Amino acid sequence: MLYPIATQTRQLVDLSGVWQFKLADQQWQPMAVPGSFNDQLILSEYKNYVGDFFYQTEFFVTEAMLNQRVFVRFGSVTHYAAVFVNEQYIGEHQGGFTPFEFEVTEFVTLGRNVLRVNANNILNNSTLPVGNYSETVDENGNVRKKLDENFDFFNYAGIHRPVMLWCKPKNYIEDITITYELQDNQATVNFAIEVVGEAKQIKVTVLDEQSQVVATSIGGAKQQVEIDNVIRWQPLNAYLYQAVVELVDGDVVEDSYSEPFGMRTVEVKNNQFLINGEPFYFKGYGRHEDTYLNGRGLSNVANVLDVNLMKWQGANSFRTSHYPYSEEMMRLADREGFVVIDETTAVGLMYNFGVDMKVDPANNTWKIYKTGEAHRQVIRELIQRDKNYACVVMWSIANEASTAEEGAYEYFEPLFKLARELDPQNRPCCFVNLLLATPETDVVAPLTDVICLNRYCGWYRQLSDLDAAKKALKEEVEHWHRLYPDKPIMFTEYGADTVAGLHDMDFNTPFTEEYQVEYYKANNEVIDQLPYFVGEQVWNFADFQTKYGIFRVQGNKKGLFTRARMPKMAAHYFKQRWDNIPNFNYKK
Ligand code: GCB
Repeated sequence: MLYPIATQTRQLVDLSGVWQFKLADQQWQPMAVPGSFNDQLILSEYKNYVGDFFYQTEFFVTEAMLNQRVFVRFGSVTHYAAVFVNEQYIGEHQGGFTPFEFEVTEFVTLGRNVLRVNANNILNNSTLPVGNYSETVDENGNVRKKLDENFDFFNYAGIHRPVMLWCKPKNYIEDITITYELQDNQATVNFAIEVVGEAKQIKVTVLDEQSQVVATSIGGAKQQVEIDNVIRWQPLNAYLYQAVVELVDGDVVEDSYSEPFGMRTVEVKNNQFLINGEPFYFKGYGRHEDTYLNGRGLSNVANVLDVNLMKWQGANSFRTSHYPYSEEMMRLADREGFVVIDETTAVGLMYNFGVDMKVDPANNTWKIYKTGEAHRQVIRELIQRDKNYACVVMWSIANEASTAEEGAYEYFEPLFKLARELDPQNRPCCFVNLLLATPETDVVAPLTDVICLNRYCGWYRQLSDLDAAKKALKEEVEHWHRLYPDKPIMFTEYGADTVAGLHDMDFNTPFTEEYQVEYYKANNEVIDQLPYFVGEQVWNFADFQTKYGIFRVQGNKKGLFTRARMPKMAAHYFKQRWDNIPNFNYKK
């Protein structure tokens, strides 16, 4: 799916601003779009509201627009949206983290039009993420809706990403898929172009970063060009070409779209993760799209700041834990050279989450949950959206699913297959393993290309006993390696909750800034000795909001930075460490 941009043939109108908003049975009130509604409403009953809610705005259509096709495009609405233009139903979308668009040409009129979104934030055991949803009736007969997140982040909701009016020509470019083969600095690049309507001819022009033409071709839906002297996309040293695709009829350009793309190779071989043929070492984070004021709504300011903080720290990568991030963030990562593990919304796939976390055959996750369709949909939509980004080096099919339970392999096998079939660039695929699924009990690891571990040795286990933590970690990682000697292993999460400003002379005191540093030093001491351990992504980049819980102090406090992006001691520790770890060939 193409990112919305204006071109010589396409007009783009950004509908961001203050819309009208109401919760079911309430009055209309102002609401900023994009943004989560929750933190804009202050009081707990609104902030924690569960159910239907409504957004409305007006937009204006000009004569010129009526000569084209008019679309409304949503970057994301969390989690369900039904869209109406002038009170007529246009379409709907389930899934809170991927874009969707509808053609509204037949529904708009010259001048003022009204756009309404009927939305809903309910999650249950057939949605992703998974939520525990219940309804009870109180003594007055009122239905009380309750949603208990089956995951550790707040269920922010609303119109989270930009809404655009996008006018395209009658015949238009629907999609562009770019693949390539690289031989040293020579590339054969393939373009597969999907057109709606008719295309007399399609012209492809490839520009370098100086806007110099490096290749052209003209023809049909599939085209190929050769590019010499290729400058590769490299971690923290990105190079992006532009593919300008035009539908032409003689001298007339009917449609035009420009897609940026970098070229690099990715391969998993001999327990190393190779980018452009060299062993890459992941330094970075699991993150969240989570900020004060905006909640999970797009904040370009926060994204740019975060990218600069990551660079300051010497990081080179992040995982889009636990859902597809905004297209704006993906384009920023692609431009700035951050290596991305791109994750689906599959989080919470564990029936016993948060209870006793025990595998219980009587309550088998894979028998109770009905998430298969949602899972296939998000894999399709994620790969469709992000397939051309050089920054994406691996797809994460799920975070911390119950992969030690019977039925897990049967659930995941077709999903890995689907992702591998859909990805035109054949990137590696992984799932992120939770600490209960040990080398002895996990059944999904044979499907993964990289063993991605979320481990909390020294926090949820061996608290304040870092010697025991080191021993347990080393034993477990070595065990994984014995079972899967060819697969690289990395941390996709490790961390300790830390309240900024809390200090102690005793470095073993949990929650202090001192302990967070000690925790990381101990874990890093172990992984530094293991040649097949190819990366460290800390949990988390910054503190973030969660549901209420006795283990959470106004949210999860495992950030290296606070929610306001102020560094804790561990942020400085990692800056020093990562400044001295090269992107390539760290492990010899
Ligand atoms: C995990 C989850 C993450 C949590 C984290 C924690 O393993 O993947 O969503 O926030 O642990 O802090 O407990």
